[in-house]
Amino acid sequence: GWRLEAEKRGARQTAYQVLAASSAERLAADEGDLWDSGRVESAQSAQVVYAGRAPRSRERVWWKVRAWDEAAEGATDFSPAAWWEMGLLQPGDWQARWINAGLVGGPRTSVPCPFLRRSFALEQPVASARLYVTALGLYECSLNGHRVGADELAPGWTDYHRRVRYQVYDVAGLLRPGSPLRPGENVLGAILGDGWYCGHVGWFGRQQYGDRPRLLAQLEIVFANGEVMTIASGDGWRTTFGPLLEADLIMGESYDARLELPGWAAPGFDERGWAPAEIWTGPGPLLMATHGPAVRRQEELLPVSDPVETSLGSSRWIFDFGQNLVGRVRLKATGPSGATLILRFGEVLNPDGTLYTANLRSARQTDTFTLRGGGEETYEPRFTFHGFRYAELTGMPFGTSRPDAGTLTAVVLHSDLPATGTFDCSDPLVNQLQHNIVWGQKGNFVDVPTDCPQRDERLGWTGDAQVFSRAAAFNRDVAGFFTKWQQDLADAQGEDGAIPPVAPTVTGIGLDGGPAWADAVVICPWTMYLAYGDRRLLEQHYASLSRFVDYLARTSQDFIRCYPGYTGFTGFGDWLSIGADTPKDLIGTAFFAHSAQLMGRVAAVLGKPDDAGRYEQLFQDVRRAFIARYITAHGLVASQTQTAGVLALHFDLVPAELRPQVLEVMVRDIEARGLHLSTGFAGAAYVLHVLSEGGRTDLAYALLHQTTWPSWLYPVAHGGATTIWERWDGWTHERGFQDPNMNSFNHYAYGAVGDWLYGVVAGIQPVPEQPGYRHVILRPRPGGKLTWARASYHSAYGRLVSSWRVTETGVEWQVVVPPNSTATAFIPAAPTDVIFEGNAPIEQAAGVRAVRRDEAAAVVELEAGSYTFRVAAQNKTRP
Ligand code: RAM
Repeated sequence: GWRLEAEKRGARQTAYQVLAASSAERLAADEGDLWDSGRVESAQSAQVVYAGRAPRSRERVWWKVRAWDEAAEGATDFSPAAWWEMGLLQPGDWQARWINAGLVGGPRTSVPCPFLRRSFALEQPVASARLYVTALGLYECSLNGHRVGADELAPGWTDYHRRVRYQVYDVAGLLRPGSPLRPGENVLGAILGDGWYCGHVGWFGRQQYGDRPRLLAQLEIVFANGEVMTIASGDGWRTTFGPLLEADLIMGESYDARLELPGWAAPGFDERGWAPAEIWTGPGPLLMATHGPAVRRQEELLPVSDPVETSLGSSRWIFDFGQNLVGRVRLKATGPSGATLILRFGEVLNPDGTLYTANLRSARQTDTFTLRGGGEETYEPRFTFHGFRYAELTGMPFGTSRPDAGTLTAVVLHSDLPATGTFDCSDPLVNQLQHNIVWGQKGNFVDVPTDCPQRDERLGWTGDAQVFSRAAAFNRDVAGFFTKWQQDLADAQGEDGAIPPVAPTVTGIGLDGGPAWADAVVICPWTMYLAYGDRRLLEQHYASLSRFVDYLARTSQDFIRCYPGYTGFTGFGDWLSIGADTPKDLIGTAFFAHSAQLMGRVAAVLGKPDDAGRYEQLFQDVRRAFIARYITAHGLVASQTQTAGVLALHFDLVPAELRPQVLEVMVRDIEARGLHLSTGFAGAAYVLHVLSEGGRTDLAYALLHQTTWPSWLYPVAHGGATTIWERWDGWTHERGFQDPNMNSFNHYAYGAVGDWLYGVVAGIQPVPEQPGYRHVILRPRPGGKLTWARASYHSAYGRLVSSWRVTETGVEWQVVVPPNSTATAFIPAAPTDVIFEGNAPIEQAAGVRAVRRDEAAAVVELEAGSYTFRVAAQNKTRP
């Protein structure tokens, strides 16, 4: 795709031409030898699929585009050249073989990290070089002692029984070329960690996929004369163990600097003491190119205050980073050789100021560092991450000096997702909530969308990801992230079509995730389709999605999912609701209806009318069964929980004439609870939407602003939260910490409310007919305590803005619609209000077409451009 830039109103594309060439020179000469689309009369500027000659392995494709705009007078200049490069497409492209060291741990016991090296000589100048590399486990590669790339925790987590992704690095600049007379010695080095492959996963112990880490590396060097040399993992590699005594994602890392191997990764090192690496003859999983973002170091945080010595006695220091985060710390220390420093991590403190770790369960998340001695030393772990706000340092051999704020620096890790959205408003508590949502997303988007990042869990819980996906897609560009995860879901799917509760799946966790969890397989890709318009994600996984919905049809009885007496898994219900259990068959049937309906839409998008009709019929059947079973003739839902009403209304499972009654029951429950929520994961995601859709935006705001428990702002106003908590009552004044067996302080699920902040408070909503914000609905709902709110969102077309404030006379609303997109705007105005755009009555505004007025809004169609609407009551002369 490409983006048009224009200030003027109504800017849009009417045609384009793409050129793709096999070299930069050809492209510069306007020669599209791979693809010349010709002039295509089309407004499409996103998700344009390459239609040239199929590129070969390793081929680099150079491309550029020009566009014609609405004036259609002449084309724009061609864009600057861009390129992509193909990976290794055929299994036969790989000469590398899997290699490993000889030591093997056990289900609970780990062994040191292997170091691997291969030295080779170069006798000619180098033109280009690529390293294709991956591991079963984690790897960090170096060439001549220089770290290759900036990816962390590579190759990330997939179901290694099925697939592993490889990475590609341009390493030409790291090589030491030579000549026949003076060959240059080069060394390719790698350190392996256990990672998800053979380290702890969840509470399931080690070795979920294999018994020890393995490396696959293929360095391809093209010389100036065109000859190619390949250095591949296999024969000739040597291995040993060094300072990394243990590295586990959940347990932590132990490093003994006295065991370092100075110069091991550089030329001139004597490797005679190293053993030959073993070659693994197993077939290994499918190798595939990396199809999502890598995990990277994102930012660093310093402690917000000087470390404090705790009451537990001397030499235990607590560092506060002021933010619950995910990553690790870099330690700076000086001390005698052999002194060992211990770093433990926690999200909160006990009342006495000591580190609270009970909620970590068996996760040690502890790093130990033994000093080499003789000067300042720095240590940052490689193959672990922790969830923490506080670090506790023990064993600091300071003698007379004390650790200070410079002793530790926190390094924040997460998948490299460009920020796309911002939301803020006049209420600092709501802004802190948004901050907490964003940090919950950072810390739990570490290659896989996880429930939490700290205890012995950190799994790709499907229900959590599903409810949060909409908010996530506002905050960050998660297209690649969820594209990758959709494959994890497909890999986790059973033969029968069931989707497990987590993806990648883990043996022993169950085969069916149940209602609201398993449905992620349909809900998430549909959400991505809305946000990015990527039809291919739906296409590629169509079979998987339909197998899932067919499974629901097969395992339900008279269209009731999880019917009484069902012997399969009936799900997690409205997980963590407060004193309001909603029957699982009701939740199940509601989500069944929703998945069937979305499936019908997916089929329609993909041009499969028969399937679309079939799934729409299924939706109608389930809907009818739902109504018959759960809704009385007077609009009482069988279960009168908030969540029962929310699901029935939000998934369109209530006859139109009974909607007000169903809403009324919900409203009464909210009021009876003193304007509090009772919803768990399933209901909380939609409760505010249902209220604002039902004309009770006032009540939605009341719930949003509520600061007493249970509410979104209780943790903010009373708990000092900097991330979203797993439970409404993770900590309360009255009872202190909740059950330590399940009490995460960094769990994004309740952060799903972010979708309402962007989508309703600021009013930015994608539309299925023109997804990816080609067309957008802008419908802010000023209200509550807010005097202003604004959101921006970077779509494929550019920056969208919705920013309103309450003025003395009415409302002022600024809107930006990026080029080549359009909007339907609901200007908040009473029927008799007057509306100005800029300085003139709205009727005179360019780019604005009136559609209708109703009780709450003047509805207009907008072309691309910036607009300022001012609304005032008629008796005010001018807004
Ligand atoms: C908990 C997880 C997750 C939830 C499941 C049902 O262990 O933390 O949030 O989806 O249970």
